[in-house]
Amino acid sequence: MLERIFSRRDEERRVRDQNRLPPGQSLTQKFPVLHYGPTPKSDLKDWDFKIFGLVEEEKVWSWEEFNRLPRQKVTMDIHCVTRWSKFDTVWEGVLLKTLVEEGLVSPKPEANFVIQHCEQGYTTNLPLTAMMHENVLMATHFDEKPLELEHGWPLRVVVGSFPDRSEEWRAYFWKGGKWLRGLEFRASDQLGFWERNGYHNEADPWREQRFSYGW
Ligand SMILES: Nc1nc2c(c(=O)[nH]1)N[C@H]1C(S)=C(S)[C@@H](COP(=O)(O)O)O[C@H]1N2
Ligand SMILES: [Mo]
Repeated sequence: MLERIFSRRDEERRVRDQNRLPPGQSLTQKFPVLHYGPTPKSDLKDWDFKIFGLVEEEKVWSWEEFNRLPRQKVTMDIHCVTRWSKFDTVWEGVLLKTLVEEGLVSPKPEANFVIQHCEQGYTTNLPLTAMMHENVLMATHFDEKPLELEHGWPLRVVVGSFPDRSEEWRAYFWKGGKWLRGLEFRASDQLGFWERNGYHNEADPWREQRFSYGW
């Protein structure tokens, strides 16, 4: 037990020295589960994934089709607004950037925002430019294994920072919707669940954009 506490502190010191620990965060070696409402359990037989709104061609992919899309493995540090950060997490899945580059998704010129639509009506919103970064992954796997149900199985978005801090844009972890079922492309922004409930719309951990005080 004591050994574990010391190693946590050592790890935290190391990432702080490397400028990877955002202000007000502390390192966790666990993987907390956080979401609003019950955990949905999908049936992959009738699971589908929709690309809709301001795109040249709307898409509906089955689970099998989604898994044939080009895939990437990405290592990221993730920062939860509730003040835990987890480092060097390994995810595998699909980047919107790749889908756009390969012509599999073509946002219309007037598309400026992307809404992640999840099971049970949960949504979260990002600018299209942000969603196109390589640290925003639609992940099917964590740590070389399919996601656990409570972490978003079968598909979730993960938003994090790269261990070398080379990302051009970053956000707290809630900008990654669990149990993702579709992406909607829009001209105007639309606040998601936590954003409507007082969380900051931009959510940069290095600027501690945790809450909005506009209400
Ligand atoms: N569908 C859905 N996704 C969600 C949430 C939620 O309530 N519903 N909560 C967000 C929040 S606030 C956080 S911190 C992360 C937590 O992810 P984890 O449970 O895998 O740690 O999921 C995000 N994605
Ligand atoms: Mo959160």
